[in-house]
Amino acid sequence: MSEVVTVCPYCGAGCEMVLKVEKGKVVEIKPLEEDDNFLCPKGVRAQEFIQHEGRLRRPLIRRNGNLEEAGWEEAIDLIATKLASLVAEHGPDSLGFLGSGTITNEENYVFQKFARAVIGTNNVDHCATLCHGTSVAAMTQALGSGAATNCFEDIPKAEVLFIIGYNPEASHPKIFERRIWKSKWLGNKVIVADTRRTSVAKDVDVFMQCKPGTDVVYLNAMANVIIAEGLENKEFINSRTEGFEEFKQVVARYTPEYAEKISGVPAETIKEAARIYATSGSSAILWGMGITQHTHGTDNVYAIVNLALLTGNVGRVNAGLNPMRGQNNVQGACDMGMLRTVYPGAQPVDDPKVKAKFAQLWGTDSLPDKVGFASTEFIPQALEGKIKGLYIVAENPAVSHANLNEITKALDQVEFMVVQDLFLTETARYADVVLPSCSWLEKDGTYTRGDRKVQRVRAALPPLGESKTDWEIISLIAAKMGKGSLFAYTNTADIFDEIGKASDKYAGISHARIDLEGGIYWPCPSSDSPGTPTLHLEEFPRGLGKFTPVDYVDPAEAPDAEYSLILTTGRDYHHFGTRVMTRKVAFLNQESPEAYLEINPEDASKYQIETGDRVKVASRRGDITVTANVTPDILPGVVFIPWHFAEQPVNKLTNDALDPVAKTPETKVCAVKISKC
Ligand SMILES: Nc1nc2c(c(=O)[nH]1)N[C@H]1C(S)=C(S)[C@@H](COP(=O)(O)OP(=O)(O)OC[C@H]3O[C@@H](n4cnc5c(=O)[nH]c(N)nc54)[C@H](O)[C@@H]3O)O[C@H]1N2
Ligand SMILES: Nc1nc2c(c(=O)[nH]1)N[C@H]1C(S)=C(S)[C@@H](COP(=O)(O)OP(=O)(O)OC[C@H]3O[C@@H](n4cnc5c(=O)[nH]c(N)nc54)[C@H](O)[C@@H]3O)O[C@H]1N2
Ligand code: SF4
Ligand SMILES: [Mo]
Repeated sequence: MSEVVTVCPYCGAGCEMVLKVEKGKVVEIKPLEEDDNFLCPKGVRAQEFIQHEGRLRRPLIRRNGNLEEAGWEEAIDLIATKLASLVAEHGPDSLGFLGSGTITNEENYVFQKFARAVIGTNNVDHCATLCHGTSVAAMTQALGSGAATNCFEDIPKAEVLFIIGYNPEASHPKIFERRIWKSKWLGNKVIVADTRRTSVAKDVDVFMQCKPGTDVVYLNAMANVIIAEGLENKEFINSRTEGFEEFKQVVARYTPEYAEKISGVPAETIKEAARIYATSGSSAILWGMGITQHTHGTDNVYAIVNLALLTGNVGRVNAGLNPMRGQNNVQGACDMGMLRTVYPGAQPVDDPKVKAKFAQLWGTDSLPDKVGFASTEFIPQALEGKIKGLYIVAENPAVSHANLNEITKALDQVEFMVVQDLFLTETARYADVVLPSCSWLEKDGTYTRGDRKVQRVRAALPPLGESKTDWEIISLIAAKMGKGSLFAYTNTADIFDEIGKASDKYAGISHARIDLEGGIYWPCPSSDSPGTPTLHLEEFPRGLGKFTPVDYVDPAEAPDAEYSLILTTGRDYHHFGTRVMTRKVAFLNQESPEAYLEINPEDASKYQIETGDRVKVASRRGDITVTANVTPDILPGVVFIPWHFAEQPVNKLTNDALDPVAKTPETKVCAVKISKC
């Protein structure tokens, strides 16, 4: 029996775990005692999906319409030849690359380097565009950095927690159980704003139950109250911000009474929330997908940032602006430049100095210089024939993207598609080549937790079957395309050392240092830096923090006489993402076997629906049938369905209208009609 300490493969809470290995199998997963001794039901059974018989073991190549087993040599050869010919015929921007918030930093780094330095395109993206892309966009404009400003350890110490559009019980059980509960227990105040009365919204100081898509209104109204009552932090505004006067004029229009009309949150409740948030010793905001997945998600985040600037609750400990990052390594994927706009270290692709830096570091003179397309653009672009090839590592857009009928049409039409995964996913079924990757149990490297803490992933088992690590596969293709010298790494520590040269934020971190000291917060510019748990203590990366006034805009699709209900979507405690992983775990399926429709008793009685009834839910784009769950915890006029279930794919219904800045689809609001089956 041996023991390996690593990090959970699911969410951005980044729980550390001990794997007990016996006779080539992981027989038990235990929480690391020093890490709060906590694992949720997903983490504690994570070995079950990895050791599942459905794992891909050999490459597959499409022949006469069928995916058939093939050798690595043949698969790599085919990919290298096909990618080179598409570039030669249609140019590098005819290809799109999807990396992932679930593979390691080292793998994302290698993949975006491949797209940029070997192929020559900035069409690189990952799930951040479906997720916190709007947070990154707004925070980068307003502060100069898109990352969470504070660390998870601060959460219980904030005198006020303001939780918006975020359901931590389901999404980050560790943060819910060990940090938010602790905060309540210590007597700190909690404010929650959500469309549903979630677990965290029960027994709190203030609960603002808002109509979906109306967050800008009550957030602006909170600022209105703070200014009207003289509760703003004048010293902070004068010394650390700009744009206050213009902001003040805009929020003057957002009286709590006006906000009540639009958002449904009572004016008195908005006033109370404003006073509590503004007058504490330290207030932290934690937000999630209820804020970001809207056509005006970037505006929503500006409205949040404005509140923190107004009260001086950023740039100090136990406060701050915390976009609660979703997948285990989505922060890392952003840091590694797996985005169309930036190289590693958030350095803009359209800055000639940055391009010159990477040309020198990578030893190539053919890097692209214009911003690429987002995944939500390049998948549909396949329909117009502009994108000819897709290379997808560890994502499942055939279930996760909005308006699936269009997405699957696009995946069908694309001329050449490679998918690299652990399983034959819904997306992989459209591929021309499917490559078997090693899982997190079989590889080494780092993940960056949602609060910027870089932690070590350690292999417990040898590769399964003929699977290879994601970085090795990409390096083999690069070598076949004549660029092997750019990827001459012997191990992941080597790759990590290059990451330190690419990004100052990671420069002082190494695998050896984390092994010795434990996880380290970036920015960590030198090997003697202890890392930085709190950002912007002295100044913001852009200098002054910028107030950005925003006006309320309706969601893209409003209910009407026919489609009279608003559908919102989100997470279930027992399943993760597109359920490729959690569907292989018996206990989780038993607890949560299928999708369900949360509906208010008022609406349920209108349609004569009871809990357990089958209900057809239709939008203008498609329909699915789910089981009703009648609950007073959701607003009348609004229904909720978890999005994990490929058998009842809620994304057949969702709207693919995009936030204009971040290109995030509006998966939190669309109009639907329902009928009892
Ligand atoms: N169990 C589980 N955990 C996960 C994941 C998973 O799939 N399963 N995924 C991970 C990932 S990728 C992410 S990004 C995180 C996401 O974690 P969360 O941000 O918690 O995700 P959601 O459940 O999508 O949405 C949060 C809340 O937004 C509310 N909401 C909907 N519309 C609105 C609105 O217009 N305004 C407001 N204020 N609230 C609204 C919903 O009712 C819901 O309670 O979770 C991570 N953790
Ligand atoms: N309606 C609606 N839609 C949504 C959302 C919503 O709230 N509502 N949320 C959105 C959000 S926030 C996100 S982040 C996206 C997530 O969407 P996706 O990222 O597309 O979904 P996942 O199921 O997390 O995909 C992870 C894949 O990686 C594979 N994998 C795991 N480990 C490895 C590895 O080491 N190597 C390789 N090669 N593969 C691996 C898994 O088998 C799985 O197929 O969905 C979005 N879609
Ligand atoms: S809380 Fe998140 S990181 Fe922790 S065990 Fe559960 S899924 Fe894994
Ligand atoms: Mo996410």
